[in-house]
Amino acid sequence: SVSAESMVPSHQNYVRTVIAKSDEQRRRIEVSIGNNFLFKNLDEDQHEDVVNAMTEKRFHRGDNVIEQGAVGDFFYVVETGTLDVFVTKNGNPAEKVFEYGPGGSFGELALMYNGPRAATVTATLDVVLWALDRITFRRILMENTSRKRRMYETFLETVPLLMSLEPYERHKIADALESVYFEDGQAVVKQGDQGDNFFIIEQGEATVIKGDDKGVEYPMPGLGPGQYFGELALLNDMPRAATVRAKGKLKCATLGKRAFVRLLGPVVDIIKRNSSNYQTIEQQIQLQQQQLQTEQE
Ligand code: 1OR
Repeated sequence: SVSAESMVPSHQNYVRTVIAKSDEQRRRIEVSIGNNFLFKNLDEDQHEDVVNAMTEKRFHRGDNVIEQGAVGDFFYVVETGTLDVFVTKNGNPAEKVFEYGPGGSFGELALMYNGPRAATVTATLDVVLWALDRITFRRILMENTSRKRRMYETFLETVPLLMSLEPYERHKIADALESVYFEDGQAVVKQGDQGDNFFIIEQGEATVIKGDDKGVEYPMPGLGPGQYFGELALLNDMPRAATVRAKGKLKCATLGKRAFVRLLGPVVDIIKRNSSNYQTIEQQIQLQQQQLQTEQE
């Protein structure tokens, strides 16, 4: 499609890129960026500027959207289709390192750091993408993105679960994280509730209590900074298996279910292995309590 492009002067000292588009296209943009965290904290003007500046790009299966080493021009958000990411190092054959589907975004690195494209991104199906020009990306999205990546970088490096990940994988997790705060005694998750979020403790401590079917409550080992919870309900599509409460002030970084599945894929085996310990711990605690009770009787 041919799109009319214009540069509209604004009251600030920049020009806005406005690419003419239909209402239907605008709706598709809203859906695509609605699934992407980088667009979450924009104010109304910024949101409007981004939607105005975006341009629709279609590629066929097998096309390279980005080539490693090229100059960076656009940042892309995926509306439909899938893409693979390949990196070659020191003249070695290209290796697949990542993949994207609807709501995913890529091409930010070259724009953020003014460097060459760090990877090749190839469509593995026909794709519809929304492309944002470098100037608008830098003006509106870059600050947020790099602040968030910086903010969580040091913390995420210390989380045992995430240590085996590539730095770039931790960056993608940082993009998706949000910090949430709880007061002393406040429940973060309640046993029996439906689960939508995964939590990593940033600061403070939490208590874990599990009730059995007779209503007897068993305290489980507490949690501290760098430890996580809330994964079971997401992994198994089951109600929350325990209640977790703030012990003093608590700050957690949280991921929604979709992001959990998409970004923690590489460590799901570790999470599953760790969670198989729960049963052993639970059995030990129940045994100890039963012994205590028979001693008292
Ligand atoms: P770009 O502007 O450099 C290529 O253009 C894009 O591929 C890049 O921005 C990222 O958005 C995306 N390393 C570098 N770029 C990656 C990677 C990656 N994965 C996706 N992109 N990885 C490290 C490989 C050693 C993959 C980590 C899992």
